[in-house]
Formats: sequence, C-alpha cells, structure tokens
Amino acid sequence: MNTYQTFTINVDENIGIVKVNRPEALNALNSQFFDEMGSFLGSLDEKSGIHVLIITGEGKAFVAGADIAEMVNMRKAEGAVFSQKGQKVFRTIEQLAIPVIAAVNGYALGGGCELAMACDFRIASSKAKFGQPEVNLGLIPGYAATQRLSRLVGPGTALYLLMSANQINAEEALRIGLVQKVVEPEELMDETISIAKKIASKGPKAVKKVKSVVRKGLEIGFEKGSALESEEFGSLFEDEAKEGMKAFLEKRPPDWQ
Ligand code: DAK
Repeated sequence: MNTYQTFTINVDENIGIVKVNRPEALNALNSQFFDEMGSFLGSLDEKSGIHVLIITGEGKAFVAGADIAEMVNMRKAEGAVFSQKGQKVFRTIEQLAIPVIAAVNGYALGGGCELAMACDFRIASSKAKFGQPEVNLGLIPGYAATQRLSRLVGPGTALYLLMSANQINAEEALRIGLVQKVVEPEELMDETISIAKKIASKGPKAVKKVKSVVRKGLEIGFEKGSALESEEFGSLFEDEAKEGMKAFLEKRPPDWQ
C-alpha cells in the first residue's frame, strides 16, 4: 500500500484505519489531502483485503474544516476545482462498496463534519465537537452539508446548526442522531475497531448490499428503493445466504469463503 503525506494508513486484520495527519492545522483538508485520498480510495479493490474502513484524526481534531489558509487566496476557478476535488472524494467514500466508519476524536467542523457525514455512521469521543461554521466566514458548506445534515437530523435542526454556526458537543450530536455512539476518548479506537470487526464477520456481500440499497434508496425514493431491496434480497439466495441459513440450521458458524 502506498504511503501518503496527509494521512497514515494502518491495517488491523481486515480493518483499514486512515488517520488524517496534519495536526499543526487541526487536520484541515487541503488539495493535497483530496489528491492523496482520491488515489488511496481508488486503490481499495478486492485485493486490498480491507473489509471495513475507519477514518479518524491525529491529535485534538478529527478535521477542523477545509483549509482556510489555502482557500483565502483562491479565485473563482481555483475554488471550483477545490470544490470538485472535495465533492468527488466525499462521494467516493459514500459510494465505496465497503462500510466506512468515522471515529470522531475531536473537532469535526465545516468540511470535517461533512467528511464524518459522508461516512456510513459515526462513533464519537465524549470530547468531540461538531458544527458547520461556514457562515462565520461568509461561506456556505461546499461538501454537501446542506444535503446530508438535513437528511441525517431533519431540516429544522440542520437549518438551526447551519444558520447559527453553533458548535455542539458529542452528547448533543447523539441526541439529534448525528452520531450513533459516544465513548470515552481512550476507548474510541478500540470500540470503533470492535464494531468494524463485528461488521467484517457478517456476510460480506450482504453487508455491501445493505449499504448500497440504503444509500441508493435515499436517492431514488421509497417505491424504487423497495423494488431494489427485493431484487438484491433475491440475488443473495443464489449466493452467500445459502451458506448463512444452512449454518444456522446446522448450528455452526457460517463459512463465507
Ligand atoms: N484551516 C486552516 N488552518 C486551521 C483550520 C482550518 N480550518 N482550523 C485550525 N487551523 C489552524 C489554526 O490557524 C492554527 O494555526 P497556527 O496559528 O498554529 O499556525 C492551528 O490550526 C491551531 O488552531 P487554533 O490555534 O485556532 O486552535 P484552538 O484550539 O484555539 O481552536 C478551533 C480550535 C477549531 C475552534 C479553531 O481553530 C477554529 O475555529 N478553526 C476554524 C474552524 C472552521 O471555521 N472550520 C470551517 C472551515 S470552512 C466549499 C468547499 C468547502 C467548504 C466550503 C465551501 N466550496 C468549494 C464552495 C468548507 C468550508 C469549511 O470547512
């Protein structure tokens, strides 16, 4: 696996852990990050052996947003390129076949909160802080917070957070459904890895189909999503569901190979 300057990668069995590694800028996302992350995500095929990906941050931030120091001098054309690069990477994370979990260790602001929202779900340290502070800078979100936040927490709560730029703590994020679990900071990685390993022990094709059907269903609507569910449900009968159901009846663990 390649090495990158803006994040580290560790593989624990079949769990990949990406740690954004620009702590001097609170892991703010710059063009180099998007180039490198795009290249890494593109390398994640069957041969990589990674079944679940975890994204976290080095130091006291998960990611404190897009890199303001890089953005401040951008003109229209550069801003557009920066936006396209970021949107492509976030969309790739969302559409990756394997599950992606955000382990939110600290500040998840602006583009950082958007990165966490592009992941399939979020486990947060009790020290994590969430917010969309773009309006403080005279900006609006550029990596789909207007779309993803409103889908995750509902339009009223999303508009409140987007308009006020208020930061919320992990407990509040749990209450509104932005994160799925809050743990003590020292337990964050062990707990997230344990959840990832549990997911990796399930039927691998079923896990991927759960992701794709839920994700596509949100875009194509209930009726078409339900039809897709039936189709994918059926397709597993010719496949690993045979082994899963047989193993249950034979009172043994399934062998997904
Ligand atoms: N970018 C660049 N550097 C950052 C940064 C950021 N987002 N956040 C922090 N840093 C840097 C600080 O400048 C400081 O650098 P030095 O002064 O040491 O050189 C270092 O990280 C440590 O930060 P602080 O000294 O400020 O640390 P504190 O603990 O005092 O405060 C903080 C932590 C997170 C409350 C504070 O750093 C802060 O408010 N940071 C900015 C948070 C923020 O506003 N984030 C949103 C960024 S805007 C778009 C595409 C994308 C976006 C929008 C549009 N399109 C293309 C349309 C996305 C926008 C954003 O994400």
